[in-house]
This record gives sequence, structure tokens and C-alpha cells, in this order.
Amino acid sequence: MARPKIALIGAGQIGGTLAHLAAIKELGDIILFDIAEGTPQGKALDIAQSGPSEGFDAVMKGANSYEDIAGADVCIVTAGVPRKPGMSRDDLLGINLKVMKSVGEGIAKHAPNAFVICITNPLDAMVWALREFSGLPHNKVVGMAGVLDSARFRHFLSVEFNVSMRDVTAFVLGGHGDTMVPLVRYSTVGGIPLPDLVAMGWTTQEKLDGIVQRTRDGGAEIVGLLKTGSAFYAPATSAIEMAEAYLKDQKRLLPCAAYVDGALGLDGMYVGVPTIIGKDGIERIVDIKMDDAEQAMFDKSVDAVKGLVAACKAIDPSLA
Ligand code: A3D
Repeated sequence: MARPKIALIGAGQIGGTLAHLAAIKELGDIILFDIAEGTPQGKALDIAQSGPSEGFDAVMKGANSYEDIAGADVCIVTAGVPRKPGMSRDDLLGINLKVMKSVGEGIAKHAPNAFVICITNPLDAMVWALREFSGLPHNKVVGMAGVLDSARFRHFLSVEFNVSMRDVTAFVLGGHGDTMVPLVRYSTVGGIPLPDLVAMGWTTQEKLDGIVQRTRDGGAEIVGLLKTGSAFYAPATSAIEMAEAYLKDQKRLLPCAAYVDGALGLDGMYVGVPTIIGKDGIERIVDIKMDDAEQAMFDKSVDAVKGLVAACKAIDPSLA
């Protein structure tokens, strides 16, 4: 049986890391695509030469033409620009919207059956625009943000509790921005919800509030340290987790920016929600119940995403 084909649209910091991870995990053959000439070819060759030591046989190719992504089973999109210190994700909207148009058209023409994972920021608006430009089914176009935001939350919690990250589950929903919603009540250590752990004296409410805020600011913290770009190791790992769930029909329950029409009181928009990912892409939206405070935070986040989508429509009338 032929190996799956994975097309990485954008061969920058995240794209290169995605290629290396996908090869090491033997998820399939890899095409690294970018408009910058030489970059995808150079990274592909470099990563291919890690194969003998790592022991993988994936075919690794760099490309500047969309024809090379033909028939891809998975496309992971990082094309565009990342933010620099002082910038918000929303500042990237104008430039990255144009990039989504060319990427969406390229995928529609050459890889219309792919499962498409968008990472480009501002995430919720860009995944919506990418779906509009590509015309692919909604269940096959999804944004990566919740897996990363939840991983950041899990990491901070595991350090606070001095327990393995594997035993910490966490949910961060809503838009991938300052209004994201870390759901404390649905986050646990070994199944024990965080509010119970506060009552048990494992941490204080004040410390927990601090971790929630640090999670919301998780991307900016790394931008501030790197100064030249944004996080790329954990974002790449998070997207690979989603791609693997699709390719191996794992039915993973992962928070993703998915198209929601009906669940959680939403009518037809992309935002971070719990989903099930399997061979049909987004197979289910998990319609969790929120309490009043959680709902208020989620509503605020939904409004922020709606504002970004409206801004996209104002820039490109073909989206209106
Ligand atoms: P970077 O290293 O700059 O790579 C972006 C690549 O896109 C560059 O190699 C560009 O040449 C290429 N590119 C630009 N325009 C096009 C085009 N029209 N077609 C094809 N390729 C193009 O950035 P990065 O890899 O660090 O980040 C990529 C994106 O991911 C940015 O928008 C970040 O803001 C975003 N990001 C999102 C998250 C989420 O959690 C959602 C996390 C981190 C970064």
C-alpha cells in the first residue's frame, strides 16, 4: 500500500519542524512547499539526511509549485507571517488573508480530498477563510490551536503539581487569542478536577488563576523571549497529533478550531471546541455544557472571532 502523502504548505520554522516530526513518526512521504526558492528544498534535503540515523525511509521533497502537492492526504498550512514582539495575532490578518487565498486555491486544485490543518494566525479567522477559498467540506478543514493551548496549560499544571504531564488533562476552548477559555472545571489530574485539587490544598486559587493567565499569554511569552518569531516546536507537535489522529483513524478527542453549526449554541462559525478526529476528519463536535461564568467567557471569545471574520470580509469582498 502506498504511504500517505503529507503536504506542508509553508516551510518556515513550523513547516520544517513538522517535516522532521512526520518523518520520525513515519506518517508518510512529505512535500515541503514554500514560495521562497531553495528553503523547502534545503530543509527537505537536510531532514532526509537525518533518515539514516533515525531509521526512516520517508520520501522528502521540497517544492515551489502547487503541482507537487497533487493527491496529498493531509495538508498542514503554516504559510504566512508570524508575529514579532509587540504584535498581536490579529495584526497579521491583512497579509495572511491574501496568503490563505492562494493556498486555498492551490489545495482546491491539487489536493481536494486532503484533511487540511491550518496553523496560520489569526487562527480562527484564517481557517474560516481557508475553507471559504478552498471550498472543501467543513469537516475536512480544521485549525490547530486548542491542542497547543491545552498542552501549555497541562505543562504549567504538571510543574505546579509536580506530577507527570501524561496524567494532566486540560481543555482550552474558544478563539486562539487573548480571550481563549481555559476550562478549569473540565481539567484534571488523574481524573480529579482542578477545583477539587484546590480544595485538597494541592494549590491555591490564586496560583491557579495565575496559571490560567500564563496559558492565555503563552504565545506572547515565547515571542518576547525569541524576539524574531513565534513558537514552533510545540505548535508543530500539536498539529502532528491531529494529523496522526486522522491518518490512523484514532477517534481522538482534541480541542480544535472546527466549524460548528448547531452545537454549543453556535450557528455556522469556526472556533475552538472539543472534537473527535478520525478517518472522516472532524467526526463530531462534543457539545459540552458550560456554567454561566464559562459561557460568558466563551461568548466573549466567540465575539472576538466574529469581529476578525467581519474584518476579513471587509478586506476581501469575495468572502462577504
Ligand atoms: P515562518 O518561519 O515565517 O514561516 C512561514 C513561511 O511561510 C515562510 O517560509 C514563508 O516563505 C512562507 N510563505 C509566505 N507566504 C507564502 C505563500 N503565499 N505561500 C506559501 N508559503 C508562504 O513562520 P512560522 O512557521 O513560525 O509560523 C507560521 C504561522 O503559524 C504564522 O502565521 C504564526 O503566527 C502561526 N502560528 C500559529 C500558532 C497557533 O497556535 C495557531 C502557533 C505558532 C505560530
